[in-house]
Amino acid sequence: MKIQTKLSSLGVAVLVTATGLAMAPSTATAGTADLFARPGHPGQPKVVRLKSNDHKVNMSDRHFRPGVTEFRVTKTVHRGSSLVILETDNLARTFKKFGKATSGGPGSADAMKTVDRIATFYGGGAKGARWQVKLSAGSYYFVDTKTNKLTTFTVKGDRRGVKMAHADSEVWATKQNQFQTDGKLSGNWVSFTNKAHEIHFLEADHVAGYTTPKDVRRALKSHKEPKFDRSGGFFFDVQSPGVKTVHRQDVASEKYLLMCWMPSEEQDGTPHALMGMWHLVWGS
Ligand SMILES: [Cu+2]
Repeated sequence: MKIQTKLSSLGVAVLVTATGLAMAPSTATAGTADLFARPGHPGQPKVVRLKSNDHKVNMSDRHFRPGVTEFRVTKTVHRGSSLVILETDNLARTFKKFGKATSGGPGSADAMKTVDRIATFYGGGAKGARWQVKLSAGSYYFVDTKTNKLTTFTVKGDRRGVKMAHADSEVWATKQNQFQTDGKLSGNWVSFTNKAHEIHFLEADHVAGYTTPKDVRRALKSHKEPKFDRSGGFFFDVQSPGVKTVHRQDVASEKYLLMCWMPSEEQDGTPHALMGMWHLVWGS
């Protein structure tokens, strides 16, 4: 089916790409008042701005304190680029295993399990993305998943005592690798929590209001573009088990199909969506 995310077969990891279905970059930042994040203002999260070009990822600050930090992707070199936070002691092995995991061949599920063991992902997003996440002291990477270019950054010092933005609606991945929500999706802030034991991302594709679970099941088995596909949607990139993020995200009064296309750690060559990790939900 057309909505399948192509997890790249590049030798090194293109960690996640968005699908043909919902590539419209998020409109999250349009016209947003800067209420939640004034740099230096007490009680507000530290704000770090990100850009990528063909050679590297640029950050407005590469040394900051632990605690809740807000990341904003202001520019990417390619359409489809997503900038993600990665923590690992072995970058080369992480990329190699991820490449193996996305190849879908024998051993791919075990390779994905290894990625999960040696790497931690703290979310990410395309141009316009804006999210908050709590980071502990340590060394991290920001990776452009389209080019695999990256930069390092360091978190150290006294922990900032600031809270995440209050989420207007919540989405989480359950222990059974399913999506759940606390009702309709609504903005301005949407939280995404990975309560599962595998790495997940959240792709929210806008679909026709009449779309039923049966339509989705049929579409997932087919190779045709589904008729229920509509333009628009949003995308919160990879998060490891236990990681919570909140995203500044406008949500329309439309139906959304939530999906995750990360490779399974249990079945070779099977992305989570094909194991049932999809969920229809209305926005409000
Ligand atoms: Cu998943």
